[in-house]
Amino acid sequence: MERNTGLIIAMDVTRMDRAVKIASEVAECVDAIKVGYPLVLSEGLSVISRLADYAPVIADFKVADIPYTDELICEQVFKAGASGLIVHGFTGEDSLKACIGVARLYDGDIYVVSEMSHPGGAKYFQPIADEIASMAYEFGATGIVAPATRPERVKHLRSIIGDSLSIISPGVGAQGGKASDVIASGANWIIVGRSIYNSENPKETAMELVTGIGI
Ligand code: O7E
Repeated sequence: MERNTGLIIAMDVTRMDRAVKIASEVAECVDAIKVGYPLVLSEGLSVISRLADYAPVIADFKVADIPYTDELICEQVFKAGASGLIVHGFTGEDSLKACIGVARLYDGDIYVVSEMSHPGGAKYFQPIADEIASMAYEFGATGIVAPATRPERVKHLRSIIGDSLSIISPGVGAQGGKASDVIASGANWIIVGRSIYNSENPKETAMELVTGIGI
């Protein structure tokens, strides 16, 4: 993914027409559109190719299965037009390798969730986050997902993966994180949903966030 603005919008709306309207408004402010279960379950997998007209799409399916099933999922997602896919790492090395293998066939990106941003994410995820981040590095993932709500953790996870992997970071705005803090801690992109799509003027809000990122 090309880093022009440092902003990824989380398009967690449930109607295609609303998603397309917001995407057309914010297209020039974002480097990617993250699409997940809310929109795909509501409108179907075709939302991926539809939104890819505006910006590269990262499919957020937090894939977490046995390697064989992971491969089938990854193939469907990349065939549908996604540029990137978010997967879990706790399923183990073989599952992650399977996802990365399919992504390479499509020249796609794999981002591995290392630690989640919500309060509950600290309990089970944080103790294994370092190992997940190391595994993402070892097997050549594109990057990891790390919490903007805990910039100190982003800094720590950055020290584990070095500079070759990207960090995409959700939790800015509605969850309390601040763009400038998490970028200063080593994130390459922030992922922002509600603060943008629920605002009166999504484009203006996105532009303010981009200014805060300060690329
Ligand atoms: O809080 P918002 O509205 O700005 O949205 C944040 C988005 O990031 C939303 O889609 C949520 O599902 C996702 N997310 C987190 O908020 N925290 C995490 O730890 C992980 C994710 C996520 O998407 O994982 C992959 C990036």
